[in-house]
Amino acid sequence: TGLLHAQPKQLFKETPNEKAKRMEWWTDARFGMFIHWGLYAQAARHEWVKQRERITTENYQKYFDHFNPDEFDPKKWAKEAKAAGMKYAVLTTKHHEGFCLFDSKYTDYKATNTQAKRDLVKEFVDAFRAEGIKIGFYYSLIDWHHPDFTIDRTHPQRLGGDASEADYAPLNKGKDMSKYRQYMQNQIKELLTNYGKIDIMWLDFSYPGKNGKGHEDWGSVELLKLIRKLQPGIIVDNRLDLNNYSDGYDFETPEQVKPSELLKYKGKYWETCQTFSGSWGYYRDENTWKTHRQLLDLLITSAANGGNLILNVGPTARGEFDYRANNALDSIGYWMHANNKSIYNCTYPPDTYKLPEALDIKQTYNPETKKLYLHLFTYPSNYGKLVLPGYADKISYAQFLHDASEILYKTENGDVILELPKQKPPYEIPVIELFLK
Ligand code: FHN
Repeated sequence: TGLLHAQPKQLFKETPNEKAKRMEWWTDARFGMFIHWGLYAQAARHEWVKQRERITTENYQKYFDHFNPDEFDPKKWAKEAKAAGMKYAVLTTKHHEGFCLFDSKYTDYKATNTQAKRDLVKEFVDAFRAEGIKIGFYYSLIDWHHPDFTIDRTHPQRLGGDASEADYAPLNKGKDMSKYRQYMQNQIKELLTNYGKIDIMWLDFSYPGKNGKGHEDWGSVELLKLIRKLQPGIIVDNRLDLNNYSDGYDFETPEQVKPSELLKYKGKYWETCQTFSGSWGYYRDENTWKTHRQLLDLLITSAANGGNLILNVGPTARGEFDYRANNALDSIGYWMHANNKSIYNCTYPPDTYKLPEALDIKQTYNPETKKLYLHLFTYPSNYGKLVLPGYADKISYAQFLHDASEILYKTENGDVILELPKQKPPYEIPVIELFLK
């Protein structure tokens, strides 16, 4: 039909350079912690348990009544995140179940009214800030508990949830969605006023309403203006229905994608959000966990394509990271302690440094220090010789990153031939640091 695509409008006056400056700490950080915690941890079988099992709000009340995070120690969480090399952390202040981890004056469905009797968000903020970790809040636009949330297509009492007509029928008959919009604005105001400087707002998730007017259903423009007014430097994700505005969000959020799918985000602002397992919330009986190598691959491939990885932990109902999460974090921390220079402040290198795929090397590059990092996903088997075609005039020195031990090399016909030890260094993915000319 040749319809002209409406030119995206702009909400805020910000130049690309100003945005780059505002986001610089985030793009340098490359690695964050996601924390999904709520009443669903009590059920311990996925954060969507209410919807998946069609649990009514009345039957879900038992999780509120029994919620007692007696082992909750956010200082411990913060130390774990720091040791793993995570530079920012995003906590669910409210997930789809509607339960608030913060002491909101707009609802009784909150942690301070459970046996916890604590503002869990405040303690999270204080503990992570004390470790120098930047603070992010996740806030669910969807709310299976609020009586005025009438546009929900995912409500536990709905069957399916596909975009059939029935799914648009008002859920809470006769209720008024504008009251829920006001509720969201009131709570966002509490979150961005009562806890000091907040660095990231992670809203989740919206779906276009009828006739593409979704952003009116959610009050998206008002919400985003409020967010930026209260916290001018804040960084906002792309899940509030504002795609018809060129500046409606700051970064894209490819979720649970394979490393190979990250290439297409090169050149944009983006963060891939990933779980250790399939569930974001604590899932006791789930046993499909990503391996250490798979997690490193996500981290390295993210930096190698100019993006971030936010890796999720789902604490137990007692408030602890379970042994599987702790083991995974410890292994990442061991690797990051020795190799984080190839992640922080790094991005993809100029094309001139491209290497043959067959070498199975992923490269990151620090434009400030002019260092190139080679992540050896396959360690050379031919007596440790690694040929870098056409590199003879590109480098002045080579070493392993983990111990700064020199790697001797020869140049031949314009190539560099690195002499690696036959014994692979004690890291799942060893890293070579090249000093560029
Ligand atoms: O439905 C949520 C899900 O529970 C989780 O919070 C993820 C995290 O990115 N976001 C939604 C699914 O895309």
